[in-house]
Amino acid sequence: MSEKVIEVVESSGVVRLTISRPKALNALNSAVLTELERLLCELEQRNDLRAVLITGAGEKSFVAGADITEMKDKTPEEARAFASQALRTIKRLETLPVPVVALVNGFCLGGGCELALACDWAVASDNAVFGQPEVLLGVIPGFGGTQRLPRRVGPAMALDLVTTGRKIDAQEALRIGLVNRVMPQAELEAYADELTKQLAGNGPQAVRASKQAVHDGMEQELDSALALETALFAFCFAGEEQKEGMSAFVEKRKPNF
Ligand code: DAK
Repeated sequence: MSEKVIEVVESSGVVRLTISRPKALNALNSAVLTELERLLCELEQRNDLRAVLITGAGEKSFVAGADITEMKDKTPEEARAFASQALRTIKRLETLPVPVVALVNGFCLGGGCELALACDWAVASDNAVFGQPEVLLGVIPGFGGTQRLPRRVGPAMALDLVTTGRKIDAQEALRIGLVNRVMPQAELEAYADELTKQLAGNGPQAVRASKQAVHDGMEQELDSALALETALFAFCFAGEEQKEGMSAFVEKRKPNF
């Protein structure tokens, strides 16, 4: 039987994906990317999906990068095919219509950092280590890092990380805006449960519309982005969700979305 490289657990429409190659610190090989793309193709079709959490198995690593052992003998053509598979998969993760949260529980290097950058936001354990060390291997980030990192942390800090290959700890990642919060590793699981409940309890159409407004709006100049927000705001009034949310407030009860 083949190795199960991604574990899937679901609760109330929140799907948790755990990349599971702990002996290789969850490095991304072709098997992981193929399985991740297959799962994302399924998830993007689901109207009942509320959020996705992505993490790595074990307590040492989120994802320690692309699999160097698999990559080292690739020809330029094979490298291009590998990069395009990874880019396609990471784009699918980024454009899922629901929030995608990276639970960074350790090493988050190279392709792992690029995977986290494609998530809407990230929570790190206090032992997490971040970096784009590709220059130490004689390559550059190949999974979108040179483009998403400057958009997240600004070009100066992105160039610092990409050209030196230096590693940073969770506190520095927090300070530069690479992650949203840092917590003791022992509390990460409880936080994931709390987050699952929180995301599953909010109005699902409103959550999707929020993501669409931020993502699509960032691609546009301000006036058309504001027009997009207005259109999505009005759209929220077309369904039952807004009626339930506002009625619940007036009736002093919890909404049932
Ligand atoms: N790939 C494969 N195996 C890895 C790995 C990786 N990225 N990282 C760790 N491992 C394996 C180790 O080889 C070791 O395996 P065994 O020797 O036990 O069989 C096991 O995981 C445990 O690792 P260590 O013994 O090294 O553990 P330490 O705690 O001592 O060190 C470490 C942890 C994360 C600091 C260290 O393992 C490390 O530096 N790993 C490499 C991190 C890295 O450089 N990541 C970036 C990879 S490059 C492209 C262009 C570029 C790219 C891709 C495509 N195209 C244009 C096509 C590049 C992408 C990258 O991500």
